[in-house]
Amino acid sequence: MFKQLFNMKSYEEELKTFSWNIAKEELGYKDGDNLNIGWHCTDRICNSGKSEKLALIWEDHKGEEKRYTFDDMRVLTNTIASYLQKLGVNPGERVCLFMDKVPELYFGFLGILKMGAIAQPLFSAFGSESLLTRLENAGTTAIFTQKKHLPKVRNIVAKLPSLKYILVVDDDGVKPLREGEYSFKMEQEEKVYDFEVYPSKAETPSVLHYTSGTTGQPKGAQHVHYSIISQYITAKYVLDLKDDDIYWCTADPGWVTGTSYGIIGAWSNGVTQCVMDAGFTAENWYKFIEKHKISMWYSAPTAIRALMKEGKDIVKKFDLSSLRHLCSIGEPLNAEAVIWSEEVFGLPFLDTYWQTETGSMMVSNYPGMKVKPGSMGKPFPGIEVTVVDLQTHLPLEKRGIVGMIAAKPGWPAMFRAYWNNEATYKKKFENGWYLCGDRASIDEEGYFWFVGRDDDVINTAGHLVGPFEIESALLEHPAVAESAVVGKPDPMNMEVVKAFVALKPGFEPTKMQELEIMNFIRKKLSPLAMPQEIEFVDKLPKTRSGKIMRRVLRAKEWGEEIGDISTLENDM
Ligand code: 6R9
Repeated sequence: MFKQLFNMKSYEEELKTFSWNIAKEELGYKDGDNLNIGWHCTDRICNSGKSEKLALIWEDHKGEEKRYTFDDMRVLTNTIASYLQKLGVNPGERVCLFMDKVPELYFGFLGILKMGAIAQPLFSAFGSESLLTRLENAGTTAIFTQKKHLPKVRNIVAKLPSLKYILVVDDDGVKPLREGEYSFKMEQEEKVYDFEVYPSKAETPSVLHYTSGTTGQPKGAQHVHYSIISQYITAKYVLDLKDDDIYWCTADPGWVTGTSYGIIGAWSNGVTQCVMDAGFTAENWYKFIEKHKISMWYSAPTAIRALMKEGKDIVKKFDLSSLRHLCSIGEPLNAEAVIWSEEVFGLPFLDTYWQTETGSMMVSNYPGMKVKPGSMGKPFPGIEVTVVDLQTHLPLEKRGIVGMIAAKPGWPAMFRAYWNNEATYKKKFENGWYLCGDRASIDEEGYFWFVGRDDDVINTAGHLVGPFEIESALLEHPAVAESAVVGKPDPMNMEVVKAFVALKPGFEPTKMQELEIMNFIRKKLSPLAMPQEIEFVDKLPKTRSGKIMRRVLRAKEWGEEIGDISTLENDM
């Protein structure tokens, strides 16, 4: 039988011979050279003879399609870079991308990098408050947005003295723009064929991705241009991207997967990728794969579960024979999903594990390696990953014991800071290890098995939501006296947000009240952060020092042992 040849040698072989130098050589980069992600994903690919190759096939919910070659992308990213420069944006300043998955988002990202500024992508479903927190923290100078999201920016602009330029990519001139707002139509601007790319070095800041933690507001994980070394080679080895692939990464660039692998990994490999700027239905997704003959598909467990729910029959209506390799990211991939995909697509989804902070894949299943359904796989060659004791944070010598996932710093894509938050950054390192904050065990064969998070962060449909951000927003509601937010189990999204709320005197715990509070959070923060359920309580369980014990509430939701509650102040 025809045996597929993968980019990666066998895992064991690769462990012996792998070095990051392989990636550097392939990218033509030597230590000390200039290094710019924007240039590498566009100009370099054109220089290698692929100017006329398709870089992006884009489709929206109306079925409108746009296609761009690598040369189109090179010129449009130049145009954006030059526009920002002329506007007065300086290298090192933060430029936010606050848009749906339109071409301007993808090219804007690379254009920002080409002129030396830092790209700050934010999920377009965020409400004003979520936006404000992140723009304030980053001291953002400019923001790209669409007409439909402009009101959310206008709501907060007065509170953001550093935000000087609001660039609207689809202004139709119907309503006048205000001071500080500019109409920027990517395709109508005078094209810039040659642009002097900013001479960034390996350690020049590139991307700022906000991610949620247990305490405090979201933190900006700051990356550098050197990350491309990891992203290029993991996309090549794990996603197995090849020259004739048509690749589809379903993630939104508001989250790290959408930039590390939805932009940098794919295009630094010179691969054609498809983007669908439309909501999910199984029918649409299968149709998209069939139409564009997608061969490599990188998706997420929630989407896979949603497809499973639609059943096997619908799959038969489509010709999906172009698919040759599938990977998954963002949350635990259940064994059933792996088995199901083997049955219906003839291919297992290969799980990958990594984080906003790690910038690239840490633990994965590799093409050609035995898949153990339910396991996240093994560490990427060149990265030392282990589990450490939950208390001492020292590596666990014995296999099969649950500890915290930890990695030896030094892989190229690792984040370099939390923006303006050195104290929290430092806390992530101990005994020479970066602590991932997830629990797992390693079996006798070296496979990693995910157990759960080691903190209170909620992973809903693959998106991390911080309880503190939601609790803070809840407190701004006139009826709320106190609240605690936890994740509760959900068959589709793995977890959804649940809020426990103590009302102020004079407010009634009615269904109307519940809906009103839910809506308040949806608008203020985002649909992801909106509690799916609010339980009204008289008071919340607290420690004697007055800290709300989310652990107790969470354990009840999951039917787990509550554990030591000796420091509890009140009984529930
Ligand atoms: C890339 C991304 C990171 C957190 C991570 C963990 C969870 C990611 C997973 C997984 C189980 C996997 N996570 N991959 N859990 N199995 N294969 O998702 O980044 O948004 O920062 O989330 O997601 O808890 O720590 P980010």
